[in-house]
Amino acid sequence: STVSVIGLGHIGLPTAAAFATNGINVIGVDVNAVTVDLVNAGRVPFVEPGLGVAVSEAVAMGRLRAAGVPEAADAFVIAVPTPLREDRTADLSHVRAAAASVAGVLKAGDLVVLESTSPPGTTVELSRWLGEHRPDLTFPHETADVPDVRVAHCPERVLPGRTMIEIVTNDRVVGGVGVGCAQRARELYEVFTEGECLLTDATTAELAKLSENAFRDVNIAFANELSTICDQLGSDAEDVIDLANRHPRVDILRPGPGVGGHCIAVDPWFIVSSAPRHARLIRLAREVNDTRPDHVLDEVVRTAGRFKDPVIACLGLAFKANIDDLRESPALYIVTQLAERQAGRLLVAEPHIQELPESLAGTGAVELADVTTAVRDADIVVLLVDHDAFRGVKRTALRGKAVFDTRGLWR
Ligand code: SAJ
Repeated sequence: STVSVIGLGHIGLPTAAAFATNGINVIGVDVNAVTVDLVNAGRVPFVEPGLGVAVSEAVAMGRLRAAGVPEAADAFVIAVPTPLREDRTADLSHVRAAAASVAGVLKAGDLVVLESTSPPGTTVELSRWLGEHRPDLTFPHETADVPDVRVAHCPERVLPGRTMIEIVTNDRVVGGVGVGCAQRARELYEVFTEGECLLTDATTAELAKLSENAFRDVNIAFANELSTICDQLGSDAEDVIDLANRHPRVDILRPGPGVGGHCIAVDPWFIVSSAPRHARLIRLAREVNDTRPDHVLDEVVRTAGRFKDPVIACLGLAFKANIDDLRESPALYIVTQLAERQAGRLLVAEPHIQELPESLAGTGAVELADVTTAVRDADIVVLLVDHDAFRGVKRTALRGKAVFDTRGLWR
């Protein structure tokens, strides 16, 4: 049988590779011609451990091929972005567009799975969208029998940096829209999943996925709020957390300069926008984490005021440790704000990138430096990301400088 994966991004491409290296013929579809050409050449458009090898093997074996538009297949896995709009609701335009393009090649017996993280009700909506394009077929939202086309939600839940491992080992939540849908989707995912596939309805699956990330966001917000409180009371938050965590039922997460990435900082809003009156804690946690970078920024600016022409070194731009992903990064936000508000030299060390992003390079106020030089030249050192590469900074090199270790890496 043939599986088509729509969207060859951080989730779609690993998923395509996972099917292909397990003997399935896969057609990967992407609107980006560069991505299509790269994949067909056996290469990958972004860094993820183990992905490059899997893709080049799959293409070499003739199991994986990329195309610009969908072709007939037996199952379609939609893994397109569902970004947050300005008004903090989900932008489902890519899912809608994927539905429109897939609808044209659907036939009776096919399965359509939505993997993109989506607000509750989206997969049922997807079934409706498909139905509007194909009145000649039955869809699960409209029939109590087994539909011609089955529709399910199987949310991705892999951790970037560990995608190729977790895609195989994690349990999967598989939610069907109607009769036979979840079962059919489970058969598909069992091809490469070693974890358990847990069956439910599509809306429950959507909520389960969103709850996972909201849970993490709330817990990080707790740590961040605690850290602000400790700063005000003159205690070391890391010490407080270490000690509290010696309790057998307490496990506080780590404070940081804010929550980045395109998942945890986004997904909780999908719950809030679906139930605005009741999602009080979830909204507040988002606000606590969103204002966290400004708290760090204020502290740095206040300290800089004590120096004449201070040199500031910021270590890290990525949204978390040991990756090159700058999306929604609180570190990038802090550096950008410093570049605007702070006169004097601003050095940035980010070992995972070769050049500064446009938004920073354009200011002309920021210099990319190696970590040793940045620390050596600085009056103020701001550690923003807990990259392993920063672990080895010598404590003697920090002596006499104002140090903000927002990740507790140098304790
Ligand atoms: N962070 C802290 N303190 C902590 C832990 C994390 O400040 O103690 C920060 C990180 O530095 C980062 C942000 O939170 O800025 C998010 O990082 P993360 O490692 O917690 O999560 P993501 O966004 O890389 O991936 C999450 C994962 N979800 C959960 O762990 C519940 C992953 O499994 C999901 O698949 C992914 O979101 C997704 O795509 O939804």
